[in-house]
Amino acid sequence: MSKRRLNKQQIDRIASNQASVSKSADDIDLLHGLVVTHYGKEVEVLRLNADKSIASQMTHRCHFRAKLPTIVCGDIILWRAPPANSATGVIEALLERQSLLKRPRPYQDPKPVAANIDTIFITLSPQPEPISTLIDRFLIAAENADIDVCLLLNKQDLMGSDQAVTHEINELLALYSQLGYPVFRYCATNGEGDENNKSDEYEKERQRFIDALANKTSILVGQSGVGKSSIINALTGNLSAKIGDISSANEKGRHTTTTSQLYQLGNGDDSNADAKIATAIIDSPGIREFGLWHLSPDDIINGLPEFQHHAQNCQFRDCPHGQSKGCALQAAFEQGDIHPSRISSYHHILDSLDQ
Ligand SMILES: Nc1nc2c(ncn2[C@@H]2O[C@H](COP(=O)(O)OP(=O)(O)O)[C@@H](O)[C@H]2O)c(=O)[nH]1
Ligand SMILES: [Mg+2]
Ligand SMILES: [Zn+2]
Repeated sequence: MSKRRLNKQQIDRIASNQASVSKSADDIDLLHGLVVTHYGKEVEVLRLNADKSIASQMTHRCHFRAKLPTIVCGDIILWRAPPANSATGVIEALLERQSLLKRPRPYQDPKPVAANIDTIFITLSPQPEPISTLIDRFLIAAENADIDVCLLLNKQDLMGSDQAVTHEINELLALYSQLGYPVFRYCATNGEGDENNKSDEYEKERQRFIDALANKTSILVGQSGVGKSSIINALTGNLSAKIGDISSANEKGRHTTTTSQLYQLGNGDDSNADAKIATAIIDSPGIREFGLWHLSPDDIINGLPEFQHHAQNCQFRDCPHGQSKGCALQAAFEQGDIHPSRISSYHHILDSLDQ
């Protein structure tokens, strides 16, 4: 096997030169693949045709060469099928990524979570209630990774069951919508319960969400329990993603998503073996805290679009943006041009960077 390994130069050439890839694949028996999930030392791969369409729905376990960077779900790779006496293939090269979403860690480099993402859906629900600072943290990370980001309210059926929470969520969504972030409303359990969810208006809203997913790779992020896995099951029409139902009297039977996983969405007749990757959605583990240690104070401002032009107007170049003299950001807040919850998130986040 080792004789057939690519040398570093070949890998670099493949990774940096997309045009040469299909030729290389023909030359040396390498296959294109899409990574759907990562389990410690192995990943699961779907075989792709050279034009990146899905060649087969069957997934293949692969290990990867140690010299490769961390491979994550959504990655497009070159791999070699297992020899006759083995069940495990091997990933030889990683193709250039269009985007990379990373999860920050204290005292360590951020951990890559998913690659080639077009859209991040920050998922929230009435129960568990949203945490606005967490939403702002995700938004700032997405802005800095240059990935489109939207808000997705799930459990629409529970809106109204608690007036205070309902009001708070509507306000929150209105704020983000005003800031230019697309907002969607969904109900993963639609069909099982509340008849109100089947109204024309709800159906239109559901279709808007489905249209926003089309022909893209999206990821659902957010707190545990908001229904990310349930949304994927509702969209794929099966029960492939494990949901957090409590299946016994205690919490032992609880399923939580521990690793990101990519699912293809069947597009009607396209859901056969020839379907292109076109529409894919990634389920991710629930997150309670999302540090932004890898970002600088300037990155934080850049992640808050309505702060940017105000921050440029501060009297002093090194303005700490607080009660200080000539701070245009503070003035904008006092005039009601910046929402209190955003300025509060900003100060929280900035304080946490110093720790
Ligand atoms: N009422 C209601 N419950 C939901 C909805 N979506 C998910 N759930 C429930 O919320 C719980 C957590 O769901 P899960 O998909 O595991 O959340 P995740 O941790 O974000 O993946 C489960 O008990 C689901 O049945 C919804 O739209 N409405
Ligand atoms: Mg889950
Ligand atoms: Zn300032």
